[in-house]
Amino acid sequence: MEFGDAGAESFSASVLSVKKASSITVRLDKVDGEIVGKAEFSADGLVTVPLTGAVGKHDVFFVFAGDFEADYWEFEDSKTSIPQGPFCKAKLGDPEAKCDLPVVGAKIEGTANFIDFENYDVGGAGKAYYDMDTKNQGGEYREDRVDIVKNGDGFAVGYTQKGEWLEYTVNVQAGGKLPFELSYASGMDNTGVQLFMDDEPITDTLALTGTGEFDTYGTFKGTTTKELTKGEHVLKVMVTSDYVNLDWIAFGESEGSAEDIRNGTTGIVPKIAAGAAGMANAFARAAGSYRVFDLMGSELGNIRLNAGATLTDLKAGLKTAGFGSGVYVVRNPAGKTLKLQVGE
Ligand SMILES: [Ca+2]
Ligand SMILES: [Ca+2]
Ligand SMILES: [Ca+2]
Repeated sequence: MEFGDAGAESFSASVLSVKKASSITVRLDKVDGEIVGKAEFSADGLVTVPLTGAVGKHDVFFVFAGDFEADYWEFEDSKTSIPQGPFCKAKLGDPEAKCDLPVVGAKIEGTANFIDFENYDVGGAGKAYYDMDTKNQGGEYREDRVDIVKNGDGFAVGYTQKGEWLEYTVNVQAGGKLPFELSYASGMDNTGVQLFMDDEPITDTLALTGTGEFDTYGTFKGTTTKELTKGEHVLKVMVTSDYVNLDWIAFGESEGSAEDIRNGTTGIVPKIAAGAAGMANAFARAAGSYRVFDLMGSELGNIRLNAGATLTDLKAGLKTAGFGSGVYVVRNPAGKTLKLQVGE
């Protein structure tokens, strides 16, 4: 291996099926050669240790002790190492672009309040995220180990396994215990995540009930169990049970639901209404045909709305057209979809 003149800074290994206290010793040139680092662990996960003296060109020997399987391993050198920091989507097209940090505030008012799980921090494995396999299994959006899947015209993190985690640098503008809403989908009966701020738990394990399908998203509403403090902090989401697709989370009070605000603010929404309800209503504002689907994606029919209609008009229109009580997915003339419930 060529460690270069600057040398390798750290060694990381993803270990599975750890049955007792185990270790990986990194030695140079021969099986009993110089020790440059030793990773010790007694549980599954990513273990990272600093290296000393891993400079220049050497044969490298890993000496395993204990009982475990090594999933993958890597060396990080000081030159290519990137510090953890916020991900800025606009930079993908323009390196000079600037992004504001997502806002954790008292009120959900617009797009700034939505933390999209696929926009996890840069900095790489072990710093900004931990993913159990080396490939992006969804193949979308970012070239990393995190598994990203399509979700409508956006993205979500998929193929999540217990123990995986993701981090987000955020701007906390309101202190105290804050309500939040988290958008997820899972074909499992039950799954879960836990939230942390600067590695301190801010919620208990959130029990997320399955939504039936991995592409049917619903939201979980909760409140942090710990008081947040203002300033720049790092939010972490830890998967506590296998297979939950994670779309976004938003903190703060909302009129109605964050989901309505989200559906009203994504896409080509004109900045007409300031309030949350106004933004959700933007979904039904354009005149034209609104196509109606069931949750499995089968088209059931369509209705027409006049310009300036509201969500209430949309629901009334569905009723008038003979759609019974239930949950429908409606696609507006601009191609945006909204899941909504029609009552009795
Ligand atoms: Ca992966
Ligand atoms: Ca994964
Ligand atoms: Ca998303």
